[in-house]
Amino acid sequence: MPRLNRHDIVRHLLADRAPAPARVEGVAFAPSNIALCKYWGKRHEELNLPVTSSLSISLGDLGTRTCLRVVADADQVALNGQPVPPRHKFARGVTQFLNLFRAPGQFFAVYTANSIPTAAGLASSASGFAALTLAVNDLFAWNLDPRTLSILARLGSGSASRSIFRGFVLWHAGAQGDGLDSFAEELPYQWPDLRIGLLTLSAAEKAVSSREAMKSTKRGSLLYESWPSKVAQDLSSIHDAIATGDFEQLGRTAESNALAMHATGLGAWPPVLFWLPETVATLHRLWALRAEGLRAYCTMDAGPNVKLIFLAEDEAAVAAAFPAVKVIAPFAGLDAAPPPPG
Ligand code: 2P0
Repeated sequence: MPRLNRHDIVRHLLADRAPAPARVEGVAFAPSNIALCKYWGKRHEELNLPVTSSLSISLGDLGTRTCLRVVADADQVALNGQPVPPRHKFARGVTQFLNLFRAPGQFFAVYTANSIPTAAGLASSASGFAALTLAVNDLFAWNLDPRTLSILARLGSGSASRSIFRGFVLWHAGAQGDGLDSFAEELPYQWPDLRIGLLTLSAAEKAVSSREAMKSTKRGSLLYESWPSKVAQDLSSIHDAIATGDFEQLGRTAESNALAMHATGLGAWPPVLFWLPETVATLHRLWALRAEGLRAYCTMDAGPNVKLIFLAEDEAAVAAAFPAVKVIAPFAGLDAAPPPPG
């Protein structure tokens, strides 16, 4: 079978839909998400097809809002109110993604704004590509179903497949070469008392992107061989914990999953280590406090920052222990929010 690329998949999914604007602008919001069981390693680089499934929690109204219009002459991209030069990595990512959808000679103005503090070390590519996908769907009134939207967002960034949805989200790895079975879906559970605490330990841009880090780890680390079986166990454990409301099991499994992900990087050469001294100090502090009874766990992504996981009843104790924490209530206001797309 010939190797498929992103254009092949989009052509197949859109069938006879044309990129003809149905309104003046397409507008959309997509939340950021934090994986409780991580996506780490691809089985297809261009299509962002993962080796394993992953499970995340979307961050309520923290995320990306995007407006999209058709304009003459050239693409224009603005981020948080500032124009972005066309050669900038961010603008190129946006325009290359829009190449998947545009008619010949069609150009776009893209205004995008993040409600996550940029320094918080949260990946904005997930909410960014999800919001852009939803804005395209809105501009052209394609009425694509959530599964298709998730697949399209994945072509921008793997974790964007999860940011199409709210609450707890499972991204199925799938097994097909075309990735049409690799999409996310919202799980039918709510946990209003669950809290995520962001601890920003460094706002510096990381030296190695998560894309490069997962690639070199999968290719070169013996420790990666155990990752798929770790994920299989953790997915099942997290799913059970969410279904039964077992906070300790959720926290323990999410923390262990993140630590195992980071450990695979140390087995690669050159080694991948995202942690700073502050990261290690925070872990030791968390573990010491937990030994004294604090009910809090953590997770970490492809960077040095730490995200705490705890319950509303322990928010004061967590804030006393970590005064810089920014607390997020992922399920707040979900009932009032518009329904998922589709
Ligand atoms: C996750 N990360 O599950 C994992 C944990 C980082 C560590 O998804 O190459 O920006 O665009 O598919 O989605 C970040 O990876 O990577 C990520 P690409 P992406 O949240």
